[in-house]
Amino acid sequence: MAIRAYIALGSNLEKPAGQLQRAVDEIASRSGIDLVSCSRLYRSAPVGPSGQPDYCNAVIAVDTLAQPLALLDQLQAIENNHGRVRTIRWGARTLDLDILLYGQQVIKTSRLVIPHYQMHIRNFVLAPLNDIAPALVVPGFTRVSAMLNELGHDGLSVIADEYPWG
Ligand code: ROI
Repeated sequence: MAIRAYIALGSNLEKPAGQLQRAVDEIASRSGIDLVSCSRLYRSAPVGPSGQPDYCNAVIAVDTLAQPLALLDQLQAIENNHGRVRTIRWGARTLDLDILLYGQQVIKTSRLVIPHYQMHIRNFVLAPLNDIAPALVVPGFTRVSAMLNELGHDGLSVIADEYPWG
């Protein structure tokens, strides 16, 4: 049976909006992954080391037959195709794909923690997630809309409404 999963996308290097657009197209074209919905596209101030460019962020919903680690493998292959180089922690990146949620499952392994361990404190994740799933309850937390209300929209702006963002 297919599971509804939510994936966060982020980029702040090499034409970030284009990186995210291509990543969504690549995810949607994988067998065993169906694109269900796509948030608006956001610009966000960097969290982490200062002096790096602003980010583009978005969230998509997919229905997938892939198990969590197989989904992670597919997303990391796409990151690598975008020239992602893992250097300094929290540094600038061409493409970041994080599995936020996988159904209502709670997963804690060395490779994968779901729900994503910082999604509740990041408005650049919760605002796009709220576009497509405001009533969703994050296991161990509350509704997405309520969590976003707590955090506010500091540092965020919408730069494109409808997918494809162009
Ligand atoms: N900051 C913003 N605004 N957006 C991101 O996607 C993002 N990703 C990260 C760190 C470096 C923590 N900061 C970010 O991984």
